[in-house]
Amino acid sequence: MAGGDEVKLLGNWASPYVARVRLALHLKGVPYEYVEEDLADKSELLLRSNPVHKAVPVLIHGGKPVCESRVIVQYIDEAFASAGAGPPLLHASPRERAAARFWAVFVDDELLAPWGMVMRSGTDEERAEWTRRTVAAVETLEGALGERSEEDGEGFFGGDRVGYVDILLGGMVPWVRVTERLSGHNFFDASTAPLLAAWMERFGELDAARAVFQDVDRLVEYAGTIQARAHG
Ligand SMILES: N[C@@H](CCC(=O)N[C@@H](CS)C(=O)NCC(=O)O)C(=O)O
Repeated sequence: MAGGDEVKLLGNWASPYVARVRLALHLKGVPYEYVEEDLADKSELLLRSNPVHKAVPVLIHGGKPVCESRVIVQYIDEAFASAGAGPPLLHASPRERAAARFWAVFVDDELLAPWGMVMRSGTDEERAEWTRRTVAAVETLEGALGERSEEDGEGFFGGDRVGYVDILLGGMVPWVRVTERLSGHNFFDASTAPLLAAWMERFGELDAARAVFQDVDRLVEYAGTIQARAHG
């Protein structure tokens, strides 16, 4: 590991953004200390480490914080690139790296943002509009996966192995199940998004996913409290 420095992750168990970072650490084989944050009563360490957003995840490596899940996953890929570490998450070619970063922005801005609003919508009209936008983003992503993965559509966004975009989207997989349980809407349903549905199954079988994915029943209970707040 780089310089033998300690790695600490400030997280929250339910967060899909934290799950991304944990997936990256597991895939790269980086040992780390996980520190659970109470977001209603944030620690001094979190406030000091991420004074701009005061949000998790924060990765503290050798005493220095790195914030924002997309940035942290790239940092992990670069900082733990030595022999013995897991395979690279981003391709060596600048063009491929640029393509992965493009889809990373798309996943966050066009998919996760409206998806989050589906959960928080106060009225049926709002929920229908955010659902429509989420479904449109899923369609686009389904097309991208078809082009990115192997010819038979059996691979990952990273090609024949898990890469940067897979990890970012992978953090959401338990939340696909939660949304389905709460609203009956499976955004990655095999009838509408067959490649993403198969991708989700493959991703869920990875050792890293088994180690990191949250219990869906517990998430459903937690999501119920978020919805109650949005409607209250
Ligand atoms: N863009 C950020 C989003 C992180 C985020 O939204 N974290 C939430 C938990 S899921 C948080 O810590 N919110 C602070 C709060 O609830 O006060 C990232 O990718 O890391």
